[in-house]
Amino acid sequence: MTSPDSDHSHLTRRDNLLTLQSHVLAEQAKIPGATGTFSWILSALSLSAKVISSKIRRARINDVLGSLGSENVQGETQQKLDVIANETLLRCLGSREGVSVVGSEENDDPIFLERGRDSGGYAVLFDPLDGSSNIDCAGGVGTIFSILRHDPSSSDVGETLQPGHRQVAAGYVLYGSSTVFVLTSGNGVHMFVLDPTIGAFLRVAENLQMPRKNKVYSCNEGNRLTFPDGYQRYLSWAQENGYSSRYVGAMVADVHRTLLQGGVFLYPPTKKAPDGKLRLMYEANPMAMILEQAGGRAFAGKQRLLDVIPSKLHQRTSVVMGSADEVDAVLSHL
Ligand code: AHM
Ligand code: MG
Repeated sequence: MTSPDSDHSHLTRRDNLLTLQSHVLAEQAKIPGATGTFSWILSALSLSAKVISSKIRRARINDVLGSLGSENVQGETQQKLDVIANETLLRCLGSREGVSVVGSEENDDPIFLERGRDSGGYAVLFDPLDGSSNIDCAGGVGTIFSILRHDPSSSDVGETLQPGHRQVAAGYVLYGSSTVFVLTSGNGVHMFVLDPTIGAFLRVAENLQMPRKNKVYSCNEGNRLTFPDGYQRYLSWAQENGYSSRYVGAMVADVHRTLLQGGVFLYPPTKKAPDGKLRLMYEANPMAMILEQAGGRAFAGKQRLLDVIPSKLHQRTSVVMGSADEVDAVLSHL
């Protein structure tokens, strides 16, 4: 007879507590000869996410809202929290062996870290605080990152300019009603939520697969009249066919909802931003890798996003990404 004490049938895999750190170490253990460098970088990203999350939660109390009065490389006014988030990531990543290059939305040029030939090996590109115009009204904002292999001896920016299909990992952190860390290293998409009481990201979903369809589109419809005709035709078609519209105005929040609930997120070319507004290397590419890994699709016009060859770090792109059938529905109108 099984006594209650010896019955461990309730300890299913679903019930096991697993942190982001233990998830990464378990993944590392599956790769023969892995040195731990990559895990070390993810631990820096996890630490950054916790620090940034705590700053955001206290933003109004600590008076770090609003603008610094300076502009970033895109000519946009920097928020205090933009700068704090950027410095946090640079401080966490800059001290880690294995990081050869960091590139940020907030810095004009990639920063090459001199570590000699035998160390290094990765480039980490990021948008430290995406959707920062949402900060002042306590809306969702996020951090997006892309990790590429990088020759540690090279300080040639050309080495950094790799297409998205060469990313070895990508992820984002959504600082919303909870702090969520979504990660892929090319082996499925996994989701973690920060438990602030213990200071750890706990895994809440493994191998996420997104819905194949959902009648939801997400774009800034204020720009509709300046979208190319095909996008306008798609929106008319969607509205005639019972679609709903959802738009937070922070890519991380909009893509996260699309990942979990399905639909399509689009930022087409506009009159103001004829090449699209979003940045290819540290906004569109990481999101494209995540959505593809979850069974979705991602395009820049009619080209697969992950195949776009970048010519500069801060290159912009148009974006159509989300559930496979919904992306196809947009593409069929272009
Ligand atoms: P940011 O990186 O300066 O915050 O800008 C990117 C943001 C995305 O998060 C969001 O999808 C988009 O810009 C919103 O743009 P718009 O206000 O034109 O709709
Ligand atoms: Mg951004």
